Amino acid sequence: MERIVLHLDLDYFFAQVEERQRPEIASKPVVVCIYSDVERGRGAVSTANYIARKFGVHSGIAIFQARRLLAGKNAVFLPANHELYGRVSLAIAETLLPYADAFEQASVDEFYLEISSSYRAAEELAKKIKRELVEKFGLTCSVGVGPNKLIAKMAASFKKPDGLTVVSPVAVQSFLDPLDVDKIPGIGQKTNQYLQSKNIRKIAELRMTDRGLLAEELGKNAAGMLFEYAHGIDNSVVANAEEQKQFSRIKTLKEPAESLEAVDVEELIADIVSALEQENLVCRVIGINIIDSGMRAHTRSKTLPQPTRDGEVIRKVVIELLREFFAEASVPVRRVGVRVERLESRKGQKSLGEF
Ligand code: TTP
Ligand code: MG
Repeated sequence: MERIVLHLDLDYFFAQVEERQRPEIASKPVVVCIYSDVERGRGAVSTANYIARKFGVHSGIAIFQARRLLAGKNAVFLPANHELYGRVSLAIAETLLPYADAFEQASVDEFYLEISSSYRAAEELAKKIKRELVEKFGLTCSVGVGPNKLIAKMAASFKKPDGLTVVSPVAVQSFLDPLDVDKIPGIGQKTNQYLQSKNIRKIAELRMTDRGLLAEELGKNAAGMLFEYAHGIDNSVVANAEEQKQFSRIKTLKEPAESLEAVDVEELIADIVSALEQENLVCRVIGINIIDSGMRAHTRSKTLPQPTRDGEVIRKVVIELLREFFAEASVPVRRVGVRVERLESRKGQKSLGEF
């Protein structure tokens, strides 16, 4: 039994829902529009079916541009019906939920399911889910299966529409290597441009690049993240926002404090470390919460290049944040809190220390 993540993304979601409502339009280019000015027909394309995409129509372009691309093509332009898509999205979530040990809805049409299984069984489950969504909702989707959220998502985008791509742990590197760097989810335009300018086009090339060099341009955190992704490493947990836990502990000081020396955070840190240990989690962000004597709240935080649950590391960061705070504070502090965020699972964790 392994930790396996499934990512499911509905194909041309809004437009596909519209096709299901009126099957007669399914053979035509379908464009779902978000109008900023209905009378004048202005606004942006929300999404389009794959027939319309063949003519160059895609999310984000202007409606007038889509009309031009589809002139004489018997295309159907529809206003977005968010209420309908929301209802369908909810019903899909309810269908998927029972299959998952952990479940996360990432957007209106994207879902992560964590299952404890074998890759063979996971592939069968993916097929079963795909059939069920066609039977229940008349909708196709693309599914990716992999050892973490990153690989599952990239696998789902690998073949669209109606795709199913399974990437087992041994296949991760050979799956990633030939892909363009801009296939990495969340890679910004600036980062992409920088990589292109350095002739780093494929993930294989990114993987071979010196990490220090990347850090000089992109900063240590962004470079570290990118480097981990290029190696297929992602330890983020599958969990909905309300379960995306952060741990925090706060205490009221016996006397309002005006300096770092007057604050003792040992107990708070010990509590946090033991909570992390209990759930087998590590954190990437460490923060402080402060209430001053005027009852105003202040927060500060720092992102680590490597996730941790080491009490020493946490203490150092907390002290640093408190020192910075006291250097600027103008009123005494009444309550002091410590919190950790961006929690990641330690299960089967790999880190760059291994490279
Ligand atoms: P996506 O999953 O990005 O796109 P899609 O489902 O239309 O197409 P694909 O087959 O490539 O997955 O987004 C889901 C829905 O979100 C999409 O149907 C419409 C909406 N959307 C917008 O309104 N504007 C946008 O810019 C994007 C990207 C999506
Ligand atoms: Mg989609």
